[in-house]
Amino acid sequence: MQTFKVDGMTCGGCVRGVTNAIQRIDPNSKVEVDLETKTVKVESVLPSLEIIDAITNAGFEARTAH
Ligand SMILES: [Cu+2]
Repeated sequence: MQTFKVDGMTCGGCVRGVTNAIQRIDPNSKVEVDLETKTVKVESVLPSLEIIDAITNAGFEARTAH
């Protein structure tokens, strides 16, 4: 499980946008978005940098959370 902090998400559309962006590069990934805490949890074989890239390209600011 990888955890990211993602800024710029405000509604269900953003949640879908982030989810789709990640599942586009890894269709088998599991994505869990918590709008309130701006946290995105991802279960994926991909390295975190690639996931951050995908989220960034979708128009949001992402960084790894610990
Ligand atoms: Cu939105």
